[in-house]
Order: sequence, then structure tokens, then C-alpha cells
Amino acid sequence: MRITHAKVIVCCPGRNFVTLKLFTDQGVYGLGDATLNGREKAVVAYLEEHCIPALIGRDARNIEDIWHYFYRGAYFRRGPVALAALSAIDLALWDIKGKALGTPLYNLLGGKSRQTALVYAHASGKGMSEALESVGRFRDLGYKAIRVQAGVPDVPDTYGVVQGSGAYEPAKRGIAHEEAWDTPKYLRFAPKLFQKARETYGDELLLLHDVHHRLTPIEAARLAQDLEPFRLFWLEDPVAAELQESLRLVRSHSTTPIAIGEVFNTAFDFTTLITEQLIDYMRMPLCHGGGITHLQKVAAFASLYHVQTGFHGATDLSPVNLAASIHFDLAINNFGIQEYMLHADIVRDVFTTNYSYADGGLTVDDTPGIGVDIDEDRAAKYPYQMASLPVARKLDGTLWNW
Ligand code: KDG
Ligand code: MG
Repeated sequence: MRITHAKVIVCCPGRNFVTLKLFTDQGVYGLGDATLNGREKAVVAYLEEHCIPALIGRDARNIEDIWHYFYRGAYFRRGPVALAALSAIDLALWDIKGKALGTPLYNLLGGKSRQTALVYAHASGKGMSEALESVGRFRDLGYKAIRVQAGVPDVPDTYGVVQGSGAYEPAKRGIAHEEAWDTPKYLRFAPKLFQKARETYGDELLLLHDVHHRLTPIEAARLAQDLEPFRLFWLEDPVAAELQESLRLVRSHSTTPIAIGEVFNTAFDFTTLITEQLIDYMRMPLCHGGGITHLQKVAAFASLYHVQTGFHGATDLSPVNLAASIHFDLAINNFGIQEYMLHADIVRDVFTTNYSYADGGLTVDDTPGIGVDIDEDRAAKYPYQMASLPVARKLDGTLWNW
């Protein structure tokens, strides 16, 4: 089964998506998500200029070999752009394999370990009361796990908070805009938010929170300790974990579970975090972390150290990635939770999907392969619009992690 040609489809139904479509001489095609928020065109160029010419003529059945051709075979390897491209190739090849064999992806991964994948929703608000009302709305929709983010008093902007009535969307049209940040105000506010959330909704609801890389290790240790009485399901990205050893400090001060990895792209970003059991959940998604082929290895490695998955699933990861993630979530033993931010309705004008939500969980139907398709004519109605993620600056003017 030879690869004959490929297309990179860039569209913007509300937000940008990059989709790789790989065609074979058997009439079967596969889709992969190549979206890298704010850096879409870099991945398009990497695919078109470097990967697709080298894919033509290869046997689409040999996924492992193709993966290593693009990873091990590249002298200058790793990094988010190269790995987003490789992840899309890998997802498209697994999609082709499933379609060629007439079976859903989860079946190729060992079958189902569970019927539904527990998800967490995003509740947010400009302040504490709005955020708590949002928690209530998601709880009423049956969500068992809810991430809570709220605007910090006297800080003009806060990540993770919905603007207007749609889904949370941090990328804005044009070049990166700046947002303000203040660590002391945040550290005073966050424990109060979760105290109130527990008082309002009780102990059963699973509560999550994303720090978005904003703290130094000792500040993160303080927050994790202050949040301990409220029994979070997880505290995400308390520090920018480029320095994996920094998590030793956080860990030694608190039993609040830690989730890290949405910006990682290979197993090598995690080795210390996993082998020293410095995290509880790993978030590297299929579409940025080398696809099914690499995530199978990372998830298996993590399972040996009792680390579970909690894949990134924000709206900047396309329906192709979300569907593939659900297959993976249903199949592996050490699944923990899946992030689920509903795509805007307009996204369904371009993508047809195979997943459904019920009672706090997601599942997929038995459509062969990943089970998502793209309508190229409709995609063409929504041309690419340049958009960028924000940049953060502390109130004293210091440029900070966004
Ligand atoms: O592209 C960046 C977003 O995906 C990110 O800001 C969302 O932190 C995020 C999350 O946990 O979903
Ligand atoms: Mg996050």
C-alpha cells in the first residue's frame, strides 16, 4: 500500500486548524492533526518542504519504520514544529491502517479497557462568583470533573477565562498581544477560590486548576500546599518544567497531584518527572508528542511508574486529535482523564466527528480508523487568519511565562 500524494489543509472555522491528508494507491486516505497554535504555517512548511516529498512511495503499512525515518533519521530533531508534523503523519498512517483493516483505532491499540473516558470541562469567570456559577452549569450537564479558572482581583487579564459567550480561546488575530500578571495577588486569591468551590459544591466533584507555568518552584510548592485542604484532582503546570528537577521541590512540600506536559513533545521531556514520580498525570497530546507510535511508548513507560495520562484537549487541537485521543484513552490501562473543551459549532461545518459526550465521559463509535473526516470544499470557505497566543508581563514590567 503505497503513499501516492498528500495535502495540507489549512482552515479557520473560528480558529486555525492544519490537517494532513495522506492518500494511498488503494484509495484509502488518512487524516492527521498538524495544528500548532500560533505557529501553524511553520508546521505547514515543515510538512510540505521536508516531509511529504520523502513520504511519497513509502509503504503506508510500515508506521514504525516511517516514524523512525522522520525522527531518528533527522539529524536536527525534536522540537514542537518537527514533532507536530511527525505526529500528523503518524496519526494519518494509523487512520489509514484502521480504514484498510475495517476496524476502529482503539481495536488496533488492544481493544477497550473501558466504555467511556472520564473528561474534565472548563469552568471560568471574570471573578470568583462568575467562575463558581460556571462550575454549577457544568455540574448540571453531568460533568464529574471541572477545571476552575477565575480572573484575579486587580489583575487586568487572566489566562483561561472565557471572553464573551463562546469557548475559551487564548489566540487572538494578529501578532502576540501582551497580558498582565501578578504572582502575589494570584497566590492570595487561588486558595480562596477553591475554598469557596468546596463550600458551594461539596467534596465529590473533581476539581482541577491550571497554573499555566506562572510560578517559580518555591511559589509552586507554596500554592500546592495551600490548596491541599481542597483535595484537587490535579494542579497543572505549576512551573515551567523545562528544568524537570524543579518538581522535586514542589513534590517535597505537598501531596496535591501534579499534571504536566501539554507543551512537551517527546519522552525525553519527561524522563526525570516520570522515573522520580514527580508528576501524577502526563499531558503531552498525540498531535504534538509524536502521534500514537510515540505516545504508546511514553504511556507504557509512565505506567511502570504509576503515572496516568491526562491528554491536552483544548480547542486548538482539532477534532482529528480529539477523536484519536479518545480511542487511546479507551484502550490503555493507565488512562486518567481527558481534557474536553467543546469546539465551536462552526467547526462541525468542516469536520464530521464520531465521538459523543454523555454523563461526564466521551466515547467513539465503531467507524474504522480515527473516525473523523474533513470536507475540503467547506474548509476552503474558511481561509487561514494569522493569530497568536499572548505574551505575559508582570505588573512591574518584567516579561514572564504565558
Ligand atoms: O494553545 C494553548 C492552549 O492550548 C492552552 O493555553 C490551553 O493550557 C491550556 C489547557 O490546559 O488546555
Ligand atoms: Mg494547560
